[in-house]
Amino acid sequence: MKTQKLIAIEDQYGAHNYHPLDLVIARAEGVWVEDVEGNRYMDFLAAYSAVNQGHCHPRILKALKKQAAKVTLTSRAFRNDQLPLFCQELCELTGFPKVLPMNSGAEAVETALKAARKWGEKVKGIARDQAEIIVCADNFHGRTTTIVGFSTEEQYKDGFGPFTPGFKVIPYGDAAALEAAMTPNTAAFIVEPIQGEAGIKVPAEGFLKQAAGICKRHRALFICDEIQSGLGRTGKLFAYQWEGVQPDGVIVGKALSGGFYPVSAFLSSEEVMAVFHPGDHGSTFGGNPLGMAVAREALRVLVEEKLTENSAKLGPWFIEELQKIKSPSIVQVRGRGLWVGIVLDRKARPYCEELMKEGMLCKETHETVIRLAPPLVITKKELRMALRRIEKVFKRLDG
Ligand code: IF1
Repeated sequence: MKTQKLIAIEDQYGAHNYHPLDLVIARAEGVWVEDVEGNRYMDFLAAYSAVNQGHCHPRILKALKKQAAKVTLTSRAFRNDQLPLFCQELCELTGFPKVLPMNSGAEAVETALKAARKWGEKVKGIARDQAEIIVCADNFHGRTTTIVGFSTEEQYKDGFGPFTPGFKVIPYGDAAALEAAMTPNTAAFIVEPIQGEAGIKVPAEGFLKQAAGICKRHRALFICDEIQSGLGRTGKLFAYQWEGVQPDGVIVGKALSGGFYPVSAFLSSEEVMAVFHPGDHGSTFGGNPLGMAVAREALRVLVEEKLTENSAKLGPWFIEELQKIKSPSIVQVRGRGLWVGIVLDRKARPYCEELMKEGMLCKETHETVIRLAPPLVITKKELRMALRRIEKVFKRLDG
């Protein structure tokens, strides 16, 4: 079936909660995707960093097929033989002693919020229902009613209230505001070490270190949402490592399964995870053997193919090359590793549409930022190809 026909069907039967670029992808491999007409594009969104390992990675595909033929779901009423090894391998890789697996990113964020609140009550001694959690302006942590309740983006909240109380918002990167927001009832500060949706915003150097120190002094948990920034994207396993801090909890998702299957997790200290007792929290699919087998292989691919190292090596070069592009519309090129925002003084959507015509897929964010986040398997040669396409589009739209 052709593009226009498929779009018409989706428009007729599907909810209109997205405004996608009008190409219909039918297959993909590595950095490349192909639409139903056979046109090929380089994927510079990588499903918002969920396919860091590249599309349809053959090793992860094999693990998925093998596990799918054995057992896919047991529920947590019974044990399965993949969950223990997933827990061990993810903990050993990340240095956290404990993990709780979920499915979507938002569910893992909810898990962190529940852990923080319960830790606040049961360990820190905050009075019942009084725990406060501090978050940042322009955050993106998912779309549940609780999470959108502490979003500062009006559209994400409009019509969805009433919202969960107990959240305080500070400006991103503002250590003094964090200090001022702390009270004896503060259970946690939850932050994206680099804000993705906000436009690849890297906080001022030292902010994460200061934040970790402030949390420690006020005995509040320092929790990083690494769903998008983690697992190699910024050139380190986790973006918080750029400042050498050790959070009390970390939330991972997206690339944890290399894009094959929703797998997310909350990682924490023994003390924090100990607040969960049987029956406190869970999910039907969380920790299922298919997801666990896929995630185990996705992590092995990340490590063995040195994808974090590739991001560290090629990212700074790519950003430098982008900064050489002369265009009156470019305000700034910023980012870390292979995670880049080109900030414009005008709407970014037309640039994304032109880039698509040049065979390159990316997505604008916050109206004026073109965000680039290719799969981490990308080569220097492919990045050169992308640079030529980007230059061409800027020349065309500027001229
Ligand atoms: C969509 C944005 C990116 C995330 C962080 C939690 C979640 C996400 C840091 C929730 C998810 C996605 C969701 C996706 C678009 C995308 C996004 F533009 F909306 F903000 F990446 F920048 N924490 N981000 O980035 O994870 O429940 O979706 O698995 O269409 O909503 P999820």
